[in-house]
Amino acid sequence: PRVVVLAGGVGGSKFTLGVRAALRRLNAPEATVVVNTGDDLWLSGVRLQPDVDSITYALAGVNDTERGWGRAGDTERVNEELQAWGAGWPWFTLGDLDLGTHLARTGWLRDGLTPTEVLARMAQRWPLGIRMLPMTDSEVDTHVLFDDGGRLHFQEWWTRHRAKLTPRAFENPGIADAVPAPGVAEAIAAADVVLIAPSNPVVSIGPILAVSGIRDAVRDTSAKVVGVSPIIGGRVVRGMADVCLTAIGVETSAAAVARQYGARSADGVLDAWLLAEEDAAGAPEVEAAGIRAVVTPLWMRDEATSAAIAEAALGA
Ligand code: GDP
Ligand code: FO1
Ligand code: CA
Repeated sequence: PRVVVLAGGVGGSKFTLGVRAALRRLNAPEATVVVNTGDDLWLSGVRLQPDVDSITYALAGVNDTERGWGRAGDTERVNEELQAWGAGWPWFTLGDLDLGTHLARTGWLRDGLTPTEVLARMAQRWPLGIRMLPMTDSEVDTHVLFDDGGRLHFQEWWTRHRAKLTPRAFENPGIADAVPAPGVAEAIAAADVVLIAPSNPVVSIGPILAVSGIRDAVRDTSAKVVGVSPIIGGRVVRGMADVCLTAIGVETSAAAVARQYGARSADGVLDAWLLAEEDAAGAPEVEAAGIRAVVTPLWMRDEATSAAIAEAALGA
């Protein structure tokens, strides 16, 4: 099958590894992964793309699996020097190897390449086995808004404050003008299956689907659209999706996230939804919303367990 995956960082990369393994087993063509760029940022003069890099490093097998971001075995010499200069953010670490990526990317962007072209170039370094596309070539930020009228960049709210400041809402300034990166809408239209990774529904999948050309493509495709729950047993596996969901008035449950995405038959994006066994009680609620519910183990412990989930999603 021709497969397109919509994905964020940690959950997105673990799932994408599973999709690659599942498709190899089927001798199917490479999947296309459309990556969230909503939490990208400029820092110390370089362009960071956390979710793009998480997926690239994971597919290349050079990622730090403990932290969930950056390169395995990285060092922080340059970061110490940046701190000594008072440059960048004192709470945000740029690893030495990771900085090589940011420098290469920033140089190519300054040479005039688009983010799509830069990513294609970066993907040549390793046999990733997946075609990677950014969701858009526009620079889109994610801001967190607070009751007192203040706002922070998503990365500051998360890495500095660990999501402890209660958000009122999330905003992606400029997203209304963003168009899908070249190839994204075409890949979705030509797909047999579109998979929504078990990524943060608000700040990873949210920005991807907030690009109206992508949302329209997902609604109009003849492909089946299958989502995987990032919530297991009513809790996030890691990260701050629970805080994000609360802010937008959605309960932290697998069924509530499915209803938030909505059925394609009711102006939403899902045909089917994978729930963990721990959340099987929510299946009727998902079905009542017009979405086919499939109960299956959703813990991505290694490539084999991720591949089993990908196979279940393809089977749905
Ligand atoms: P980020 O961009 O690095 O925040 O990562 P994503 O948005 O791609 O993914 C974050 C989500 O992945 C969190 O909400 C987690 O609950 C979810 N997640 C992480 N590991 C697993 C897992 O093993 N299984 C499932 N179902 N979800 C997971
Ligand atoms: N996350 C942290 O919690 N602390 C960091 O210092 C940090 C640095 C960092 C550098 C490059 C990069 O690509 C990602 C980095 N992350 C860091 C992860 C990232 O901020 C977030 O976990 C994701 O964007 C959340 O969606
Ligand atoms: Ca992210």
